Order: sequence, then structure tokens, then C-alpha cells
Amino acid sequence: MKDKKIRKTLLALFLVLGNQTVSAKNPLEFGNDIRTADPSAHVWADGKMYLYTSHDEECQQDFWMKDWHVFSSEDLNNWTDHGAVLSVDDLSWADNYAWAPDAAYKNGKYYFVFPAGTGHKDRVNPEKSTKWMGIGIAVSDTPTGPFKDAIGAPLWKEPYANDPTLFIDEDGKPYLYVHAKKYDYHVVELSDDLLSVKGEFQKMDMGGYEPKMEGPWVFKRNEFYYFTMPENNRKLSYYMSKSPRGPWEYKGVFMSEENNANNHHSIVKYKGQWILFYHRWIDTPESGCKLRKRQRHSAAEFLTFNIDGTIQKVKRTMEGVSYFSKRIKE
Ligand code: FUB
Repeated sequence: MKDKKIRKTLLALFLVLGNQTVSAKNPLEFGNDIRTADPSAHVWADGKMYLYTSHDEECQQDFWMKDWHVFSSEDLNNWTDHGAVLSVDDLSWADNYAWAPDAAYKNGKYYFVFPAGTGHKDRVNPEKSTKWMGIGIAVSDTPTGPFKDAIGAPLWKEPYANDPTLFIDEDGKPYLYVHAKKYDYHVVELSDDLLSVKGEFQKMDMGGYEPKMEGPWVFKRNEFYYFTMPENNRKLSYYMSKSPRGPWEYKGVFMSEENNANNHHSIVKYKGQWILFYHRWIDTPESGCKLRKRQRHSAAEFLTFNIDGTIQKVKRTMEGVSYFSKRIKE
């Protein structure tokens, strides 16, 4: 298959770094031809990197997606696929749209927060659309699941929402951010067991700049909180604040868009290095997909901060984080 040839060519692209030879592995090599998107990265107490992703079916046309996977690694080059952690078949309230998930660890439990939905989006006659999406929460004793839908229902029915991200602050307070109809740039605190929302959504002060967005991600570095997102669903941009609730100050784009296609990302520190995970749309001519030849694959790059905490621009590279092991030894 041509695809295999392309992958082999990529693998055969050796980078000579000092005395060490490292094979290029971007997009990430998961050991099979699985198409993944929306990578959400977390480092748990066992010291491994876990990547929770959504899963594109071969040639999927309209983001009809059925399950989520998790992969783990200790060097960001060799990954173990732990299989599907949850599927819409396990849900009583949704049968489709297994979109961008996130995960968290609190009080000895692993939480998997996910968007899922029902219905059909009519792109020709939008008034005939029946599509609905909401946010679910599943729990497991282990990072690789299987996760069990914890409340047997979405966290709420209205607003229509997807792309959740959980941020647990240093004081243990859990915050949920989503992309939602009329609720973008809102935050809601969750209960201590993460199984319900506590109070109302709060509209955050974004400093007057609120472009179309999806896929928010929130993390903390030193004294700053970062709210990062695919702006207009495509280029990655960010805000900084001294609080997880804002007010936020817009700081600009740190990864440009590619191929007029969506992006989705996460940012995490691993073994002293900050890593940006994202997805790329890559030509897969061998796939026989009639309409959409490009398919999504998870990728990664190193992320660097300036002294003032701002983020340096990130370029998409062929080598990605292939030389991670070498870099952490330096
Ligand atoms: O993967 C389905 C959707 O596409 C995600 O939820 C969005 O963020 C975009 O990546």
C-alpha cells in the first residue's frame, strides 16, 4: 500500500543529531494505521505520557465518530495503544460524535470528559438539522480504562456543547471549559467528585477579543494561566491570566493554520520539556477515500516560552519530538 510506503519513507528519514541517529516520527507512530485526532495529553503519577484521542473512521465524511482511544509512552516515540477507552455504544444518551475528549485525575480516580451526541447535521438545509451534542463524564480506576459513564446522562442538555477541557487548579478546584452555543469563553466549576456542575457558567473577560473558536485548553506555568484554542477552529492562539477565571489578555497566534483545516491541541510538560500535541491533515491517496483524501493524525512539537512567559511560534516539523530522549539528557 502507498500509505505504508510513505510511512516507511518517513521512518527512513534519519536525523543525525550529534552522535545520535534518530528516526523522524511526526505524525506520531502508534504502531498501526489508526487515524487519530484531538490529542489530549496528560502525565500521571506513573511518570508516563498518556494521550487520549478521538478516532476518525477511515474516510469519515462528516465527523461521525464512534469511540476514543488512549496511547501511552515514556519517550514520545514508542507508543502503546491501549485500545478504545469508551465508545458511544456504551452510552444510553448518545450514538455518535465521539469528539475531542479530555481527562483528569482526582482523589484516586481517573476522569474522562467527552462530547457525544445524536441526530444529523443537514448542511444543505440547516433548519432541518437535528444534531445535538452534550458533555459526558466517565470514571475509571486506571488511566487506560475502560471508563464507565458515571452519571448515565450528559452533564446538561442545554447549551449544546462540545470540546470540553478540565483544569484542576493547585488548590484542587476543578474547572470545565467548553465550546458551546453562546457559552464560548465561559467557565464553570465542577463539584469535588467532578460528576456535576457547581453553580452557573461564568462569562470570562477576554479583553475584548472573542473570535470564533473551539477546543479550548487551559494549563498553568509559573504564575500564569494559559487559555489556548484553535482560533476560527484553525490557527492556535492564546491568552494569559493570573487566574483560571480571567481576566485574560490575548497574546496572539503560536501555530498558523494548515490546509484550511481544523486543528485541536493540548500542551503539557513532560520530563522538563513543554510539548504541544495537535493533529495534522495528511494526504492518504492509498485510502481510496472519494471526497476527502486528507485524514487526521496526531502529531507533536516542542514548545518554548520566552522569559516573560509568552509562547514562541511553533512550526510543524517532520521530526516533531523524535529527539525527545536526547533532549532530556542534555
Ligand atoms: O474531532 C471532531 C472535532 O473536530 C473536534 O471536536 C473539534 O475540535 C475538531 O477537531
